[in-house]
Amino acid sequence: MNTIFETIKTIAFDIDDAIKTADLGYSDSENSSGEDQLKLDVQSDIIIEKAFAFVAIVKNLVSEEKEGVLELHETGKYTICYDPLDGSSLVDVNLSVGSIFGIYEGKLQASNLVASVYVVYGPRIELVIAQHGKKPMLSRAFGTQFREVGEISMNEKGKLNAPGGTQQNWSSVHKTFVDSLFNQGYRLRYSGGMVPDLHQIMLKGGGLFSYPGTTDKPDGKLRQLFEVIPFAFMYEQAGGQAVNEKGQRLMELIPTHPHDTSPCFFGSNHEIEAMKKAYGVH
Ligand code: FDP
Repeated sequence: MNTIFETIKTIAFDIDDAIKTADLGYSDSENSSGEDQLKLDVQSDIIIEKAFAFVAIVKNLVSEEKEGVLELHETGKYTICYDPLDGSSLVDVNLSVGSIFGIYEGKLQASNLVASVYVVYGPRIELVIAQHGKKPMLSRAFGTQFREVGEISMNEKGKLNAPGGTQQNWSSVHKTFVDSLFNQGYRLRYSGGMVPDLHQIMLKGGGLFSYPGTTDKPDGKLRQLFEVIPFAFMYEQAGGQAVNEKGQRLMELIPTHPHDTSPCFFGSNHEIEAMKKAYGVH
């Protein structure tokens, strides 16, 4: 597993370099979810594929930017599902973006996730690794090396609220719930980049990030294998919770297709319990 973590650290520096120097225009293609791909999305995907081509324990790669599964090493043990550059549409306005990696052993379902890693490309490069039985570990880039900064542990209750999706397409239950948080003094923190938004809530102690099912996207927008499950694991390891609109743990998801999405709520315990109550799924 350490080889995989070390490879992701190298990838992080290469993608950061691409973000700082590459062409920001669109490629000629769309990804599997029908979204236009930026040249930077494609370039980041290639960086990752090339890096794992030398890591024999990696059996398969599943990328947000590709259809299907890419077999790398027949005798490998792990499948890495990744979003090479999440929130890439924010690069042209110079906001933070990220990469997310879910490392699975066996069938691609949440219960088989063995570790997750994300990288934040912001004013600094930061990387967080979550493994079973440990709090997520935050590392920061100093020169060409990552140094561990400390474990991430969430408080029981936070102050931040990051509500995703278009408000006019929210259900009335969701709107009432989000309004109730603001009426209690929660502060809005939503950049439109899942990685920095979830990172901020974890590091500032807690709060809520939600991307519900909406009238235009009944199953939400965020992808289970590359985004939802890796972050659900992070939040649970940090002492928080991650559930869907039925109040079920996202760590019980079993995707039927690599690009399946799910409504999702990530937060500290207080906010998730409040959400379950508001949705009547307590
Ligand atoms: P993006 O489309 O820019 O890649 O992964 C999807 C994502 O960004 C997340 O990073 C982000 O949280 C979400 O979409 C934002 O969606 P909305 O603009 O619909 O809130």
